Amino acid sequence: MTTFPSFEFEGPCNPELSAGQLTRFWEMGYGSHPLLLEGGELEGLRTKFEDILVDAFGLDSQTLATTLTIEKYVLEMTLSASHSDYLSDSQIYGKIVGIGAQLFGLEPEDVVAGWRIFLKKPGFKETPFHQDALFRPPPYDSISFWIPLDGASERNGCLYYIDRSHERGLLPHREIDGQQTIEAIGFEEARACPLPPGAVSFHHCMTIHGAAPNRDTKSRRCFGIVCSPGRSTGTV
Ligand SMILES: O=C(O)CCC(=O)C(=O)O
Repeated sequence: MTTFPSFEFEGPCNPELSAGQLTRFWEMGYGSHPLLLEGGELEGLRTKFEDILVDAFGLDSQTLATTLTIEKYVLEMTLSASHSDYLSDSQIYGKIVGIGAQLFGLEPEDVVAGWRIFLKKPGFKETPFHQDALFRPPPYDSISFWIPLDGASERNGCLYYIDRSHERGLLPHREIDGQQTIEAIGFEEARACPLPPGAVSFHHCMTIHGAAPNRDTKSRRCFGIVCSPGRSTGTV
């Protein structure tokens, strides 16, 4: 197993959100933070991402990009307990849970969180608009964090959000090509959220979002962390 350099990082563990950032998240249903991954943290996450793919497919992201022939929007995977436990000892986990706690108005120990990865290889189409709440149990209060390891742009598949859509209730979805989709929503009415490497965006589980296609030559690699208030079921 690789060494995860973030264990050496001694910076602040819980980035503070300003009062303005908190208010804006609850108004808009989403937000972003530079997060400031320092030292080898970002490189450590990239190495871990590749380890996870090699464990699952026997291939790294570059080789997968040339050999994976399935047509998909995005490849999403939850992590094995060993990868998940390893990552949950990292500084980045503490920072995300810290931000989650501020958004919920709770202490970090009252937040439960789980990891996943998202791989959008070159040529994968747009991720259709959806609400994460469709895949989670009530009371629909979780918040998803999205950490693009090489940054995200309109070219490689950044997220798009619909302002204030977390207030619309759970909308009807239809399964199209195996993907739950809110058909009435188009990219022209959504707001692109490009991010530099090391930054994070976060959205409420009722917020309508999708992602652009990957028109780049490299895979778009992201970690996701879903945080819920501890009082909910613990399913994240
Ligand atoms: O990475 C993607 O393309 C989609 C991610 C997403 O829908 C999510 O994080 O909820």
